[in-house]
Amino acid sequence: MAPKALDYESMNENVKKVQYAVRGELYLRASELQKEGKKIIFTNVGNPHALGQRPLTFPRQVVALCQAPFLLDDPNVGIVFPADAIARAKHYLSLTSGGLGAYSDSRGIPGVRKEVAEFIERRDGYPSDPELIFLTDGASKGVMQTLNCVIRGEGDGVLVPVPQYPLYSATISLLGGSLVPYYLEETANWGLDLNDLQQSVAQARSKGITVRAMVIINPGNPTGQCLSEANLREILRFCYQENLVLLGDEVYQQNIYQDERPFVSSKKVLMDMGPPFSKEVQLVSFHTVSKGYWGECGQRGGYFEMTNIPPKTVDEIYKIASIALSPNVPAQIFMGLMVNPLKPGDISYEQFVRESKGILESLRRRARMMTDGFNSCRNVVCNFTEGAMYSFPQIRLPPKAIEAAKRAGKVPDVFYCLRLLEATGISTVPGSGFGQKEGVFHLRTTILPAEEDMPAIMESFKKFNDEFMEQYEDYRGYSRM
Ligand code: DCS
Repeated sequence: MAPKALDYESMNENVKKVQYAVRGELYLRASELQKEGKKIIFTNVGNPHALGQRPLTFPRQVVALCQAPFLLDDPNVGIVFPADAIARAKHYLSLTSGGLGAYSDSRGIPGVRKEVAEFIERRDGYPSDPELIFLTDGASKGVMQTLNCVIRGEGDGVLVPVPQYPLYSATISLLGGSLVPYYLEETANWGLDLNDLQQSVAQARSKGITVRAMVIINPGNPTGQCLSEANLREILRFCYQENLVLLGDEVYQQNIYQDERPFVSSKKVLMDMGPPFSKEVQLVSFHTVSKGYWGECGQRGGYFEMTNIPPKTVDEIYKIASIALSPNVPAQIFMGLMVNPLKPGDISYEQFVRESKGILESLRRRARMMTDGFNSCRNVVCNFTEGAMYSFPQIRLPPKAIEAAKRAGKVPDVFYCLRLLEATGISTVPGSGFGQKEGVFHLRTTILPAEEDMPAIMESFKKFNDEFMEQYEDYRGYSRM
């Protein structure tokens, strides 16, 4: 009999080609070990609440009231909820058409999109149009929708940084496009070299690929670097010259752990550049409620803003968004709360600032602890996490470890990470899941474990690593760098 459409041999090959390491082999093994009763520290996903981060009080109060509007009629509501949370819940309910149980416009609630536009205007100092902002179920959905509009088939290429967050490689495979890699330079603090970029495009074109878009992740995942304004200008100039739409993944814009290079949005830099750039370069930028000090990953809230995208294309994107009817409505309220936070003088303001500052300051200390911890280990070097939520140390595996991995039928960094997991319970993602230069190995951890647990985790990592290196180092054949 002919195979059925959903038999494995006959299903869509693009689906089978997709690789997504953040929930790959290491994660599966960690879940198994956990079932067997081993204590696992899940540092494989940037999922702050799963590692004990507590939700901010005010936004949860507001959404709780929106979810249970009958509480607003309860005479005791003012005992449990502060007046500003009550007022804000009424505000958001008034923006919906039927509360949280009703679909919203497929682009998101107009009033919330207006709040997003006002946030962008305050951030960048340039006007933002709510009609060009779409709310999405997390930034992921926005990225997927945008790539879907860019990629027409195999011949269409998208420039993606390597290392990169595998949402990009996975979506490009799924849509049947071609990933065109450009390498970030580890020794230059994961900076981006324009010559290298140029070369990547030339190489792709010589293979008949039409390069149509470029992705930047700023601050970087997994690499943690913050792009300078000068670098962003170069990138935008490059996109102008090469006629590329820029996808600016800015989901970590609140996660900054140094003062030398604050976050600057691609939109601001583009507008600062003036015409012809500011009028011509097509830019789509992404944000989320999953990151920052919010960490509300499970709510699935995000937005994208389009710059220099013609109205007819915006209409098409609206049509495609409409197929899924409506983004999550509760998540839209979280987005509204994130972009329109409490102000000095509001009843809940001080508590909100205390909570959010507490999280950010602790993340800053944890970023430092992790980098320093990795750099104290044998054959490990690690750039400082300037931003985002990850540490991405390079593990200089001795040739004997690489041979042992081959014998075990594993990619060398997967071999190392599996051994680390078995020995310590620390669940990481091998660098090969994000892409890395040939013969160079990394792993990614999040900086999210509780601050008080961090010293013990780093100590346990160091003990494992140094013993591993001891086991495989051949002093005659391998010199330590
Ligand atoms: N863009 C980047 C660079 C990300 O790191 C993530 C999530 C997303 C987009 C999508 O986030 P939301 O869909 O939740 O808005 N990062 C994943 C990661 O590497 N660890 O945790 C999730």
